[in-house]
Amino acid sequence: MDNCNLTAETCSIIHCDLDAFYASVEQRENPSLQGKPVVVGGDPRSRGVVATCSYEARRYGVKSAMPLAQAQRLCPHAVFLPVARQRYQEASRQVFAIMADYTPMMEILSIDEAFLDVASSLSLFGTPEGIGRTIKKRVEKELNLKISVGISYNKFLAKLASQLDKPDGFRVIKADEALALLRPLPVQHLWGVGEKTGRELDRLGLYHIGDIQDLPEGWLADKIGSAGKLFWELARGIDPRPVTPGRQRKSLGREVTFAADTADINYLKDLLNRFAAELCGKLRQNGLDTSTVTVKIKYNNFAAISRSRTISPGNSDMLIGETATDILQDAYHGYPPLRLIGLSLGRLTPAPALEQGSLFANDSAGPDDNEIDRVMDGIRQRFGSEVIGRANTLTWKKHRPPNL
Ligand code: DCP
Ligand code: MG
Repeated sequence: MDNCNLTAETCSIIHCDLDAFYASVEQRENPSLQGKPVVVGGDPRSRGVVATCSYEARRYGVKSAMPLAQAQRLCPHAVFLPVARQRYQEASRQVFAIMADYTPMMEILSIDEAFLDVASSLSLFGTPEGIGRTIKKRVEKELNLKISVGISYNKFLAKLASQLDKPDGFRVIKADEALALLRPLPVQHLWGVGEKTGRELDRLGLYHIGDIQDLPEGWLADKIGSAGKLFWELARGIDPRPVTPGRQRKSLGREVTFAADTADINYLKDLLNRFAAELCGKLRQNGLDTSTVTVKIKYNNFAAISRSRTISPGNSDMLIGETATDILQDAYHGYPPLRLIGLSLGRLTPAPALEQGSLFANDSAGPDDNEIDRVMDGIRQRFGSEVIGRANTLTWKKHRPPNL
């Protein structure tokens, strides 16, 4: 192997992450947008947030999760586009299909990101670096999208490698260079260190990964608990987590920021029912049940609460919709008005196999909820998601927020 030092471990983990994914798909669909600042998220007069933006827009300071209005102030000449989820899902499926040509050991992390472990593919396809380059070239040539590729001997370093070299990146971190490369990086580069933990580490005088490398084993765990052990290991380039193919998502969610604050409880319930139908459709597609339903609301003063309820595992639109609207009823009494509502389904587990049913089963008890859901899924798959819905999701269309 050409560029992995084998004195330690083999560099067989590849991390791939598309560049400015949603925005790149939009630029591909409409070539007049190429080279221009493109912001995906919706109308800048709405109160939604940026999903992502092209690198041309990032130069002006625009970034994911920023309010669209702020993005427009920073980059007034940017082109603002709505989120076209189906288009991105299709592109994502095509990218993962290319990766799957090189190994079954693929762990999908999000819509545009996956780990591959190619250790068992080398006799067929050559070196990890060769495989990484081929994937990158194929994604560019066949799908006209740019992808950053990082390669190393564990997941943490492979992901770091792809991030450090973005956009259009390709980087290998060899075992014998990992420690020196990590040393000057801010602690925020460690997996699991967000803003809050970053501040906690800073308070301990730990600003760079090197500061953690120099600590005696156990010191950080004593200070901040079990995460301290993990950070100390990562800082030393240690990450034993294997690539786990087909790993199931842990949760599924949907939320919306309203164009105008609302306290209309019937409308909010309709929205939750609609979210329930959409998310349960995904659960059923993937053969999953949920047993935790969480409703999140944000008031017009930006304070937010979330309330969860545990249910017996299921994926029926009706059951989840009723649970969600019950939670809302308990948690919200119509004041102050809301700027956001969201529904998420957690603790996802494989659903037991169901028998095929018919909406109009010849049965005096009538069709059950699961049968209705399945028949509606079939109709939606053939004719589109909007053609059929339960009556309890119908009024949301009257007030349809711009980003739905
Ligand atoms: N996304 C989103 N909301 C966020 C973050 C991301 O809707 N707060 C969506 C849009 C992104 C996609 O997920 O295109 C992938 O997320 P990434 O973090 O990989 O961001 P990008 O691919 O856009 O940019 P890059 O990976 O080049 O930094
Ligand atoms: Mg990406």
